[in-house]
Amino acid sequence: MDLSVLPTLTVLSDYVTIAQLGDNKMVRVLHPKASAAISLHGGHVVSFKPEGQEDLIWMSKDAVYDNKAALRGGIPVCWPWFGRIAAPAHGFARNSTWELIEHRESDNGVLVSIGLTDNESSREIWPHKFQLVLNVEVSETLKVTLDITNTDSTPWRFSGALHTYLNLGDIHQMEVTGMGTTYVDSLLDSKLCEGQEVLTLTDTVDRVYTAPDSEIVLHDNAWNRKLSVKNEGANSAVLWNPWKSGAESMGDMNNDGYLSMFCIESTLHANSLDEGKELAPGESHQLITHIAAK
Ligand code: TA6
Repeated sequence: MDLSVLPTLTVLSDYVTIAQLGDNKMVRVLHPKASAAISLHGGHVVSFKPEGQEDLIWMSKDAVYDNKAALRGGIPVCWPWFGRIAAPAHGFARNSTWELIEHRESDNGVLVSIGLTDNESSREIWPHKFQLVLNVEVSETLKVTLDITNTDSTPWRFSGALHTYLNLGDIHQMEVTGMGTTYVDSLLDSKLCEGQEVLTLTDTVDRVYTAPDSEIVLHDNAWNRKLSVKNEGANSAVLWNPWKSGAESMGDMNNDGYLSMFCIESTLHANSLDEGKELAPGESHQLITHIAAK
């Protein structure tokens, strides 16, 4: 994504502006080390490009920037649940309007913090008080931290994910390592399976890897680069590619989009709302993904 062509709405500093993409407002970072953009609709990172590199983050060419839809691609914030265990799918955070809290910059990069707290419409969907802060650290690498706090007077449970769509040269030439071998197959009725240490793709996958290494590596042999993903605060890593028919069935994914993306997600997985992670009043949890090109 060429962020420099987006119209500027507000200049916040030498490196940070608010820019317009369709109907969405973006916090845009243009820094000598890297560029990035975060949609305030959804709290959604849509681009991260270290200087001299292709974007590490994939966005669908058919993504809908109408300030309403969840964006196809980028890093959707799935919260307060992951998947379809309740409606809307993947929770409401990716459809909510986030506020800019602060931006800080140095010669090494920029930190953008945005926030979301409960409001009338969130409490209609999920009757709890909360505070989310998404810290996006843009430098030679991208670190995204979702800081989740229970601001209510009773405990509640949650699941979620930083649902990263990684950008790559050719899915047919991709290999993934470090995800472990044990996974729950979402395409086989959540069957527990044992796979190989190296994953290559010839069809759709939708898997919850339950014991990933601390670093998962996507070997992008077409572009001759490796993408390193280090997740923290997660209980699993979801790996997903919808393949051809899946891409064709999604109105907001270009039909050949599946050839250049792969999701490696920092996931706190739960099979139901009741099985999510409990947070006591005043307690916080951090869900993190740290992405780098090697
Ligand atoms: O993370 C994988 C997954 O849960 C898949 O099952 C797939 O449906 C994908 O997320 C996208 O979900 P979405 O609601 O954005 O269409």
